[in-house]
Amino acid sequence: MSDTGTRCMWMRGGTSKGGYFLADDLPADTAARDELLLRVMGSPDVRQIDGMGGASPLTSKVAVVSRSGRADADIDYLFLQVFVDQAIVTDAQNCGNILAGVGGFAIERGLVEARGDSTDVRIFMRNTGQVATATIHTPGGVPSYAGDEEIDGVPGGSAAVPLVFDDVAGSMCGALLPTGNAVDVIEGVEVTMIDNGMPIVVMRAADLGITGYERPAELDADEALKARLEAIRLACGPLMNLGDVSAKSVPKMTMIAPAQHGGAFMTRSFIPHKCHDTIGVFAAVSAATAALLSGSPAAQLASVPDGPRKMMAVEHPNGATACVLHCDAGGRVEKAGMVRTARKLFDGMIF
Ligand code: NQM
Repeated sequence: MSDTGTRCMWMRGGTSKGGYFLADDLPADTAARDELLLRVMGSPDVRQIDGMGGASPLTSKVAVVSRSGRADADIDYLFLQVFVDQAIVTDAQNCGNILAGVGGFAIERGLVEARGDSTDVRIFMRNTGQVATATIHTPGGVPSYAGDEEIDGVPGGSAAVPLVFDDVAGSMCGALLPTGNAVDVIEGVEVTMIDNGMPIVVMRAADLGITGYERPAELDADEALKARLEAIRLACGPLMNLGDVSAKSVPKMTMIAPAQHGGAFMTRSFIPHKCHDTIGVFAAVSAATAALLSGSPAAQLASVPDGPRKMMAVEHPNGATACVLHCDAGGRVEKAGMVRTARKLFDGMIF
C-alpha cells in the first residue's frame, strides 16, 4: 500500500460494517485493487489484526461506488466480500446490508444531489445487474444518520433507510428456482435452492439434527454440522448455476424452524462457513420467498399471511428482519422491501 493512503469512508450498513470507496479512488486493475483491500482489512488472518476488518465476514465488506451511466440508476454499486482467513476478495455475491449505506455515501461524495428532506437514490447493483432504490434522510440537503428507527442486531436508533427491490429473482442463478424445483434432495436432505436476490439453500433445521434455536457460537463449534452443510453446499453450487463454489461465499445455507416470537419462521444462516448473527437482507427476502412455495421445507414450517402484500418477520438469533413481499395474481413475488439503517463511522484516508 502506498504511504499516501487511499480515500475511504467506514460505515455501518444494516447489521454489517465495511469500507466504502469511490471506484476512482481504487486501482483500476482488479488484482491490484484486491491486494490493497486485503491489506485494508488485514486479511488473511483470523484476527485481522493488521487491518480494519473486525474478524468476521460481516465486518470485512467493501462497497465500490461510481456514477451510473444507466438511465434507470443514479449510481453503480459493486459489493466485494473480503474473506477473513483466506486471501480472497470476491464479487460473487451481493450484500443488502452494506447497500443501506451506499445512498448516503454517494450523496456525501457528491455523486447524487440531495432533493429535499428525503432523497431517493437508484442504485444499480453490479454484482447482480439489478436495481434497488434507497430513500435517504437528507434534512437541509445533507445526509443525516440520526433517528429512532431500530433494527434487531444493532443497539440504539438511527434514521430509517427504506430499500425497495423490483424483481430480484435469479440474481446470480439465472432463475428463482435454478433446478426448476421447489424441493430437491441433496445428501439425503430436502432442500429448496432459491435465489430471490441471494442464492441460498433452505433446509429444515431438524433435518440437520439441530433445533434451529441454538446460539450461533454453539453452531460454529459444531464441526460435524459444518462438514455436512459444506457437503450439501458444494453439491448445490453447480446445480444452482454457480459452478464450483469451494472458494465462493454463495450459496448461503439457511436452516429454518417454526417461529418463536410471532414471526413467519426462525432461521440460522451459515454465510457460508460461519453462522450469521442475524440474516442478510437478500437472504431474508429469498428465505421468505421459499416459504411461499407449496410443499417446500420452509412452507411446511412457516406462518404465511394471506393477500398479495405479505409482511413477513424472518426471525434470527438476535430478533427478526421484517420484509414485505408484493405478489402478483399468480403468487409470484414481483417486488420486495425492507427498512434498514446506516451510520457514517469515519471519513478519511486508509493506509
Ligand atoms: O443477504 C451477509 C449481511 C450479509 C449479506 C452474508 C446480506 C444479504 O448480512 O443481502 O446483507 O450473507 O454474507 O451483510
